[in-house]
Amino acid sequence: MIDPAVEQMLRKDPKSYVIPAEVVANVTATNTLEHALMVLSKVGYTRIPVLDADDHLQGLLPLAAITDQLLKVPGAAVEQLSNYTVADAMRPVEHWVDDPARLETILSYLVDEPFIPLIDEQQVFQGIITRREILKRVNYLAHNLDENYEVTPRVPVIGRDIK
Ligand code: 4BW
Repeated sequence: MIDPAVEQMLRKDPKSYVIPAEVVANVTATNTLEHALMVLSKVGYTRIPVLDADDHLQGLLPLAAITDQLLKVPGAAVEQLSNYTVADAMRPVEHWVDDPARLETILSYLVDEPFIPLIDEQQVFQGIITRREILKRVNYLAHNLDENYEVTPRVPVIGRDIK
């Protein structure tokens, strides 16, 4: 369980650490892999969400999944990626949240993943919560904890490591 004082500071206005769907680069499962490679190269991100025509989250497309697909065909050139679609390479969404205030869950997922998708009850994609946005909060917490709380060690022995 996250310490309530820490949680209160990290979780202030949870919507503000969500990158809204409108500004998240994405592809659809029916796009060709050649198109997807162009999108990933243009935006500079290494992994983006796959959405359907109604904005439901269908999967994730990492750049590595496209190169894997390319390497399956001996001697394949980039143009041959137009013979495959995003559906051939996308990966399932293993972790997501339906509430940006679920901080404990979000923190544990972000240890292993660069972003967590946010969806609503109908599984419509709402945006992403990235490591960067959460680290900005952690940075704020690290610099401002003593403005909100008085922190004293339980065992005030200088030089002893805190467990
Ligand atoms: O093009 C970029 N612009 C900016 N401002 N930062 C970038 C860019 N490309 C990479 N970065 C930085 C960010 O700090 O490198 C980190 C790792 O990128 P990634 O994972 O491996 O492509 C970025 O960290 P982050 O902001 O915490 O983002 C974590 C992941 O979230 C990214 C990417 O998979 C996804 N992402 C972030 N913003 C996105 C996005 N995907 C689509 N559209 C966006 N707007």
